Amino acid sequence: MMNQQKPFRLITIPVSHYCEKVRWALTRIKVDFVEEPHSPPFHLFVTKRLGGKTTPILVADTEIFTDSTDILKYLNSITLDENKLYPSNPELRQKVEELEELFDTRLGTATRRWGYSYISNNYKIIQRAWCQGVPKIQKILFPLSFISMQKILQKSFDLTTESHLESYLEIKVLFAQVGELLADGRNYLVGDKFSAADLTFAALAAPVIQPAEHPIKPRSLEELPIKMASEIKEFRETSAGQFVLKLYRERNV
Ligand SMILES: N[C@@H](CCC(=O)N[C@@H](CS)C(=O)NCC(=O)O)C(=O)O
Repeated sequence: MMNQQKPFRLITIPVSHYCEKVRWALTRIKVDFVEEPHSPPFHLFVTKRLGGKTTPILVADTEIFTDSTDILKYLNSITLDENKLYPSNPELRQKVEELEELFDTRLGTATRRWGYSYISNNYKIIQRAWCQGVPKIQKILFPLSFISMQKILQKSFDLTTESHLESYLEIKVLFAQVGELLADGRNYLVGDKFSAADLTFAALAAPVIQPAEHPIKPRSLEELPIKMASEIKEFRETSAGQFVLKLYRERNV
């Protein structure tokens, strides 16, 4: 099946939904892995050394992967049939790959921008989101890095007064599209089996759904800004939102 001798190393910013996408894939195919969590900007020391910039990074015995989709494809190649993440039928596989790309480029960026537009100025919430499980020194340095990280967040994600509305509308469009795909009562987005399309959708939508089973324990809605909490409730009620909740209930089974 594979020649991997040591457990895989998974370099993460734990709260990152792209990291959750890979964590879920590793859990599903049941291979040993050790997560190495870092908080921004300290992840950069590690990612640079491994030839990447962003997280997740997967370190295998003989190769290093620096993008979540490359990681899923690699994991698929070393996985036995029943746990494959991509269908063997080429047409279905192409559909899965197209949806994964759509979610990676549009949904993941929109849910992240939506989330940070509400909380980027909230010291306590960011501290809790970024410091869970990271090396002690990174926790100690958090107060010193917060102000500059706030500016970096604003610039990298183009956080403006309109950004939560813009990203909210983008998420609504994508949720409607997924709702349509599920309208005929099907259980999964492509074919009749769970695939990388379902996994990517659920992991990247998680910030607007906050499923209780998420491995990074969600905050209670009462702790969040009121408008953010009411939008989460609204997203949960859609059929795409119900789909995310269902996939998370099945995530660790
Ligand atoms: N295309 C990448 C995107 C990953 C990504 O955007 N990761 C973010 C965390 S959500 C990151 O590491 N940002 C830190 C940085 O850019 O330095 C993938 O799918 O792996």
